[in-house]
Amino acid sequence: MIPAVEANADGLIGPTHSYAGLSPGNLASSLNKGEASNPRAAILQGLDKMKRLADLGLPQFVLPPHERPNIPFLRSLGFTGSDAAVLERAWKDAPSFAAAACSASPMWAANAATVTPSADAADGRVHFTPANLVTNLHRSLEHAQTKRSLNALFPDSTRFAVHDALSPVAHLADEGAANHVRLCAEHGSPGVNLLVWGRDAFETWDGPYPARQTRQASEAIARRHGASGAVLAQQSRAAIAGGTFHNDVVCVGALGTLFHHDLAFEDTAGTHAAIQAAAKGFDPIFVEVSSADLPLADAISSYLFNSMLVSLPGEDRLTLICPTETRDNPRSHAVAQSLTASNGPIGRVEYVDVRQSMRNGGGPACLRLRVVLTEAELAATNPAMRLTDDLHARLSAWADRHYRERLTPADLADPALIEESRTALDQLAPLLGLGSGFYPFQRN
Ligand code: SUG
Repeated sequence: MIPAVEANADGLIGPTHSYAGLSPGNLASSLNKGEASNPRAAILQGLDKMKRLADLGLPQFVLPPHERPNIPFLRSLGFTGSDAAVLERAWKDAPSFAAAACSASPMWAANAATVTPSADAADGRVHFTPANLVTNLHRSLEHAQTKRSLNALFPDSTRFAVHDALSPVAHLADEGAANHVRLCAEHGSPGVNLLVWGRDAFETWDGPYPARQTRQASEAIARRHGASGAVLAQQSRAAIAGGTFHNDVVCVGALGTLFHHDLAFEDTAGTHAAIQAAAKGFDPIFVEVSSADLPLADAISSYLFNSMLVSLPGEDRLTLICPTETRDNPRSHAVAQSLTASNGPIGRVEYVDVRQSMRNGGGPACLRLRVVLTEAELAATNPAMRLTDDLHARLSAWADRHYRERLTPADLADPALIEESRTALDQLAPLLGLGSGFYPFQRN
């Protein structure tokens, strides 16, 4: 076994962070539709969360925001003239498309891709499939630029394989790592890859909210990555109906521990048994929270499970990094406290403030893409995208210069936002070592 560590790559929150109510089935997104956002507070919260992880000893990387408003997308719909005219006309004639073109949704890096570490991949490389995110219009605009970001961070094709997204069709709807959990004895040893799907592509889906991941998409990813230890499990229909739009809203895992709500899976006993059968060299531990202790609605509003479950250097037990909303909910807080009071695998709970993102349904786990890397793979990443204290300070100062403190969905129609956010991204690119031409507007 080659030793490996867990690294995280977080999406840097973009200048158009807003509450546009774009995600049916994501209750926070619907509930906060129309509210004013604070993009500057949002990015600073995200940066502080990244720094916290770096300070705890985990390698931390930054994924750049995408160009928004997405003028090339609006032009592809037939809007013409100056960029300002395109945006203005689109807001008049096709406001839903205009809103999608302005979303800062690439911040939720758990949906950037599904990742298979080299220990599990048939060819010994780390594999990435950017998620096509076809269920939601605004998110379907991400995957091509996400692939560019992943190529920038993982440039060495002898060690890293960055695939294209699966074909962007409903049959292959894919939401990335938000529906994937890897369990293992140690990060560098072969793992179990739990891939959770919501619907079968060839069966009628009649739930009240979309099921965003198809079984066939999960299967295709395991196949193209050559992933060993793949276990496919169905997300519970009740969970989706209750607002669990991704499995990571009710489930998180690390090393040998799977921490989940009792409504996470359609067949909990069968899922546990399949994981046990696939586990090599370790006995999985299931920490299941009952609906009696934590009703699904509380799990969703408090995001107890959308936490980062991490193994910190020098610590025997795992640490759960929860949003402050978990502490504010008496039931979730009680569950969190009972975890650490028990002799179970989770020894510590910490809280981070990511409230701006939470109001769109994005907790600490949504904001990060986990990538297990060996020392040699870590050395082959782009060092300019690694968060150091210095980069944290530079990015914070950059955000202070360029980000608004208040943005309503109506403000997204302001043509000044185009130049404002391009100027910001143009100045960001060198900070992250991204060549000029990384953004579409830089190539024109
Ligand atoms: O896809 N919210 C995102 C939240 C993604 C959370 N990710 C994970 N659970 N891994 C989504 O629903 C809302 C945007 C808006 O309404 O303006 C949004 O896209």
